[in-house]
Amino acid sequence: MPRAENDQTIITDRGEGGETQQRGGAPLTTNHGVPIPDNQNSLKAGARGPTLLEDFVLREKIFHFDHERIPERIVHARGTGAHGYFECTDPIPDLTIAQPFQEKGGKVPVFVRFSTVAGSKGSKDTPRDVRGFAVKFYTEDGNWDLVGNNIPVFFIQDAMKFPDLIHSVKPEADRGFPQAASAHDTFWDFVSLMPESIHMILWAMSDRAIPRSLRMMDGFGVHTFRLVNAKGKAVFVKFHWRAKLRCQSTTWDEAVKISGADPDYHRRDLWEAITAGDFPEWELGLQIFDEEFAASQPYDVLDATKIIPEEDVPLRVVGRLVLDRWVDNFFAETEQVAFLPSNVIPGIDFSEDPLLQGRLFSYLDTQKSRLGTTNFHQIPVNAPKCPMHNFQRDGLMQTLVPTGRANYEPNSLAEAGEDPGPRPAEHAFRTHPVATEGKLRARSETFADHYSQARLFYRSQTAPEQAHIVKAITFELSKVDLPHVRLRALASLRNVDEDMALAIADGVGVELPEALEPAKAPIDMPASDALSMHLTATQVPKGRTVGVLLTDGADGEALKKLRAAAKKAGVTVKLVAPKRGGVTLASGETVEVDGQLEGMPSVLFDAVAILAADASLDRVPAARDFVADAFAHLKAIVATKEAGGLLDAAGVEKDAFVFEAAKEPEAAVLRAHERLWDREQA
Ligand code: HDE
Repeated sequence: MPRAENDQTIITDRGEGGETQQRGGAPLTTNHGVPIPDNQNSLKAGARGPTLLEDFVLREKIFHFDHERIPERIVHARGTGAHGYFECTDPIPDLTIAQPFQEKGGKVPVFVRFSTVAGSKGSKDTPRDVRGFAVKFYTEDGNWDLVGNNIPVFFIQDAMKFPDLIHSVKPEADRGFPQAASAHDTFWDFVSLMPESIHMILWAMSDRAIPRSLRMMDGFGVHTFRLVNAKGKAVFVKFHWRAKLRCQSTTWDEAVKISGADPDYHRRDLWEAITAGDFPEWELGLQIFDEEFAASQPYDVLDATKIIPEEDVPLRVVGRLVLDRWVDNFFAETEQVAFLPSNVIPGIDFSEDPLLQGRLFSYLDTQKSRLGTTNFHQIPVNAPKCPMHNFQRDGLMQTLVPTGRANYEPNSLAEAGEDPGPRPAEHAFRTHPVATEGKLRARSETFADHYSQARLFYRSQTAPEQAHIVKAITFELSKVDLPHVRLRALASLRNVDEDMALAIADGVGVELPEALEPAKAPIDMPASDALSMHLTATQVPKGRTVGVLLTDGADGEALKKLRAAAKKAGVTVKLVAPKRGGVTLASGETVEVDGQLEGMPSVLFDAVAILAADASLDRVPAARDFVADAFAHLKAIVATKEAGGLLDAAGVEKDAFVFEAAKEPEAAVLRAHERLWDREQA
């Protein structure tokens, strides 16, 4: 328990990281430390009131409660975070002096926050949306924030359009809905008028925007940045986080149903994995290239609506990110964490990407609204873990106590024997000099090709992935009430792929309109396998969850085998039964379960096993839905003979992903990372 430096008599419970301990049994006090004897009753004039204004204990408690909320983030309001570390596996001191990349095995603490973009703080975890992937590295040279997304491109090219984009996707201004959804008039009106958004639209309409888990999505820095070495030489870089569990998504129907069954699905999944010691992990891959490469591409590397195909610049893996500690307090850490793309460290610099340049202003600015003070950097989750010295002083909620008179520079106080304060650093962040053209408000000609990479993305997908994009856009446009907006979107989509546009027009039930005149005629780039989630999927079920539906009298042997396989494969098993109290197996053994059938539908699992000894389950609607959904969502189903009637009632047709519990109960585990795409075709 540290003592405040200037008062030897005060004892606080405040730890070095600002954490306060709830000491069990410690005396209850007010915020000002006054012990209080009663936490049940307000101070009244007589036992039956009225309550007295004098009651500072009640007033303080309610005053604080009344102000517990702070403004939610304008975008990315819904999120969840965790602590962890970054470990360097392949140092690159030749390319950059950035501290995290200097030493093999060197570790840097990090805080990561994942988020959805459009929904408000209390919205569901599984809308169709981009996911934020923001990483704060607490390095020895200060905080470096890599504030990225799970999609490598963005909707717009210039920060000027960001407020318009966000206004258009948020609930419509007059009616206040829809929440956390892009399937409405104003969004499609805006994006169809902004052809630069088309590449990102295709990503957002792909299954990337409905991830199965935050652990099963990649992250991207999106913009081109610079690495700068000790000689001041710079190279361009793009940052990629590659999920160890590889990318996986839900189906759309599943995502919709999960939002009802468990609106906290992603948050809970991350929490469960971390608290179980199954720490989520990503590799950091860098695409490193120089000015010459940049100048020779058919796109501009400063344009955030473009990728650099991995086939052209492969990822160089330099480290790994591990999340191993859940927050102690959601508000203090996850809600108050403030990411700033302007937080860079020596060895990392920005590029001239006009979207990034706008972000450098926005994030600092927004923290003043959200956290209320320019001293937000003193909140423990935001504070650097290295020393920090400057001449900035005062401000609302100043919690530091700078000593001495030196709050200006230059000063000659040292000559009087006083502390003169800090001096400019030798090892420091230095802006890489870049030649610029004159001042003008314009869009570069090199940003004019909007369609080539949208086409590249679509044509790099497998047939099921393409079919999902078609279905998603058909769904979204079918929610658009303004007929001219639907047509304009289709006119733009024709420039991406004629067959795709035709299938969507057919799905919506309209004639295909004339194609929109592109600002620059698209070119055909060679397909990139790296852009397909299916072609880069995992081959092992690690990290997935199998749901086992049990009834009284179930066969304990099958359960045992399934659990053994799961343990070996790193798969979680959750037991579901008609009643939460549990079941009694055929052996007489009683088993506790994780949930009741109505509250744990199969959408929450990657594969299911129906270990039922009870043939009457086919009359239980939740049991029928459990099986029918697992089948519709293309999952492996293991079932006992007794469950045959239930499978029939649920419309299950025997295929390669339907297994007998007596023969291969472990099949549910071994197939948990897979979906039977052929079933969808059928
Ligand atoms: Fe953000 N964005 N953004 N954004 N963004 C915010 O900052 C903004 C953009 C991203 O978990 C805000 O602290 C502008 C691209 C993430 O706390 C705000 C522009 C990318 C998060 C803001 C963009 C992002 C934010 C809201 C266009 C991917 C959540 C709260 C120039 C590379 C961070 C806040 C967290 C949050 C502005 C575009 C990612 C308003 C002006 C591109 C992951 O400042």
